[in-house]
Amino acid sequence: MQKRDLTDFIGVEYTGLTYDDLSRGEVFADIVDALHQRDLVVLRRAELTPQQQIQLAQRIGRPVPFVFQEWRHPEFAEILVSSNERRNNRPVGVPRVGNFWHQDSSYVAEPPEYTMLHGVNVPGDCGHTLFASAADVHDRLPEEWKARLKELVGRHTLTKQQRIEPEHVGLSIAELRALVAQQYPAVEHPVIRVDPHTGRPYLYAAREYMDSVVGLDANGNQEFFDLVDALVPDPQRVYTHRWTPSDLLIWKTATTYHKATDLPPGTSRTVHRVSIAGR
Ligand SMILES: O=C(O)CCC(=O)C(=O)O
Ligand SMILES: [Fe+2]
Repeated sequence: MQKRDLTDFIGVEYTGLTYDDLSRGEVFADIVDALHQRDLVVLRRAELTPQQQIQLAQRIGRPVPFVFQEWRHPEFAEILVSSNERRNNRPVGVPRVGNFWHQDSSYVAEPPEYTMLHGVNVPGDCGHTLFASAADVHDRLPEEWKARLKELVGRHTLTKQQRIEPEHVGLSIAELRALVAQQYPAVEHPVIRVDPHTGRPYLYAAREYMDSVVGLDANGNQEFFDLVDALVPDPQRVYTHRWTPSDLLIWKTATTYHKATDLPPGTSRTVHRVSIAGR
């Protein structure tokens, strides 16, 4: 087994672990500790059945079926199939999950603490996943912004992500917005929070999952989101995960910004995703 830091800012990679190795308590404890300290762990080429993926998730916390029922795996409710593939002329999963910088499920009051993604069918030269540390983003905020944001909360919503689905036909945009707002009402979270595992402050804010920071005016909000969008994707600090078959990734949802990159037309990609609530 080999273990190495992926960047100075985020991520630990393990290579050469089998499912049997993972059943050893001390190996698994080392992985969970790396996850807590370094926000992201990558297990290269971890061949797992869906059941084994769920079992691993159960050793970290409590797997929670995804908020959208229609996105769940038909046999394993804990698994969300994120895929652009079709079988028997039907989509096998949800295409285009997370193709913008975000912190997972920040639009719910208590987001599951971890996300686990298994590469089922992954292209080698595209369809990468980018990661950045939210603590590092916080540390790079100008001091005046740190002071300004100190006591403020952000309003997180899904309204920017809503898509028109068949059952929405006949609704006006205003009605559609009202429907999403009713199903997923906006929630508030402090903009700066402290990671209980590391004691480090981190930024909890992403443009695509937020209406605004409460207490900043429209210009202030614009400036703030522009700043976040400039800080997060810094190529010196981002880890780009280039998938190899069967990779297993686990990250802390709050302290990890991430984004799926675009796929060229005709490229298929399927990953199995499990959300895990902490103990
Ligand atoms: O498929 C990916 O590369 C990541 C998508 C994502 O944001 C997620 O699963 O939370
Ligand atoms: Fe995500």
